[in-house]
Amino acid sequence: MTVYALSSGPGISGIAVIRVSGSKTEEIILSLTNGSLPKTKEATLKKIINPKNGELIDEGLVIFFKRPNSYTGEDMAEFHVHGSKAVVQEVLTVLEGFDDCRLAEPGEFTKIAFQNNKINLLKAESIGDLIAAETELQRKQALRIMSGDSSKKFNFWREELINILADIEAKIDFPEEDIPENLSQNIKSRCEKIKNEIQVTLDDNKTGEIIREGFKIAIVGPPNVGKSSLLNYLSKREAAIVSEKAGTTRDVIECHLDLEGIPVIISDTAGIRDSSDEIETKGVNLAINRAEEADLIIILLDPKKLDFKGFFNEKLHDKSILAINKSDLLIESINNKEFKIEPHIISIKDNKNLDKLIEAVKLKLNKQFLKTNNVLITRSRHRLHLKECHKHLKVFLEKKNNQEFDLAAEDLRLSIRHLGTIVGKVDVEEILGSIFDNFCIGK
Ligand SMILES: Nc1nc2c(ncn2[C@@H]2O[C@H](COP(=O)(O)OP(=O)(O)OP(=O)(O)O)[C@@H](O)[C@H]2O)c(=O)[nH]1
Ligand SMILES: [Mg+2]
Repeated sequence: MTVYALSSGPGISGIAVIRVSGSKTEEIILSLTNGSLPKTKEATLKKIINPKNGELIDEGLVIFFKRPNSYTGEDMAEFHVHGSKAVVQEVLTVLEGFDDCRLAEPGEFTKIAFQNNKINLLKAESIGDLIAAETELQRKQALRIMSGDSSKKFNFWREELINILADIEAKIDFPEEDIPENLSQNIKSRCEKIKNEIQVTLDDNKTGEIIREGFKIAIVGPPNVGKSSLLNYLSKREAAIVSEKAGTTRDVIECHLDLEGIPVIISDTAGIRDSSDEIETKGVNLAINRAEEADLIIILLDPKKLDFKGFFNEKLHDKSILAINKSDLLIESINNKEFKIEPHIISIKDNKNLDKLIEAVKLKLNKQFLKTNNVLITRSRHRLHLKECHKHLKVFLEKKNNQEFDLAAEDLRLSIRHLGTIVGKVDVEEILGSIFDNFCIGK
């Protein structure tokens, strides 16, 4: 099968790149250029014609990549044509006319590259992340994973565990011989070391996942304290309706921001209060859920209603910032009050202390992202398998010596399997879909 797709972005552009990969590539180049094959990897100016009627479609660069030295590992071609809808559509229609040739699915070029061992699964995922990167930190993280930092580590652990398994299996094959004490000690200490390294990797505050998905900030508080006003201020637009009527916001309103290269998703929520209104109660539940899932909560209060208990009191912890808005109205009540954490006294109306509030948010962000260089996990898929690997290693290490060696070997096999799944060495088919489906067509 040969696949093709527009690899550059949709819409009008100076140049559009159409990619082709598969066994028909040479035939396609020859038919469309009515001539000889260009030298591999050399951009060559060609007249591009419709082979059915000989009509000129456009003039553009053609690049041929001979397998295996291509992105996918198959024969590939790139047609750089003028980026108008009409030109692109005509080239795609012509390509559709070839036998065994079809439009590529999202991420299919990268999937083929993976299947041809050009890249491992972590690299494939990070290519997707690089394409989706919106901030500096996301771009850097994707590049670091692409360059193989985490695959090297996962592969190193996996190979070491395979060596250990080989030692154990050799013993299982000769059960009459007792396993020397020093051998089993040696096996255990090697496993223990890997288990500890995995534990350190897991204790990363989920930084890699947060960089990829965005740092979640929830603004919560009672009704009418200025939550929507704060969201609008931070996002520099009228994202949410502001009104003096309490209970205005019902749904969660999300805005994506780039704070110093860090992707942030900030949510405005319904004011939390007991209500007999069914819709408002639903909004309040959504607000509570957002607060539970958030990486940082901004609890916003109003100087008139400082006595808060229950939910807000519970949420006053190290993942929270407390702010009291409308300081232009009333300040005395704040001065006489003690708080579990130091509040920021702000006025959105008078633009007072909002810079300090933003600084406090940045401080929390920087704390979270202080160590981004050693992060190996960027998706919950990695975390899940690494946790499983760790669990089986733990069970393995708890097994009594000698007698249980064959059972222990099974634990070790399972932990190796989970590490292999991360880099894509086993059980790959079922996870492929979920990864490549999120790519755009043409990659
Ligand atoms: N005096 C004063 N009024 C403010 C300030 N910030 C917001 N307001 C006003 O307070 C009212 C409520 O603001 P919102 O931003 O809608 O409050 P909210 O917390 O989102 O309210 P709900 O969505 O109903 O929970 C509006 O009339 C705002 O103009 C402030 O710093 N000082
Ligand atoms: Mg609101």
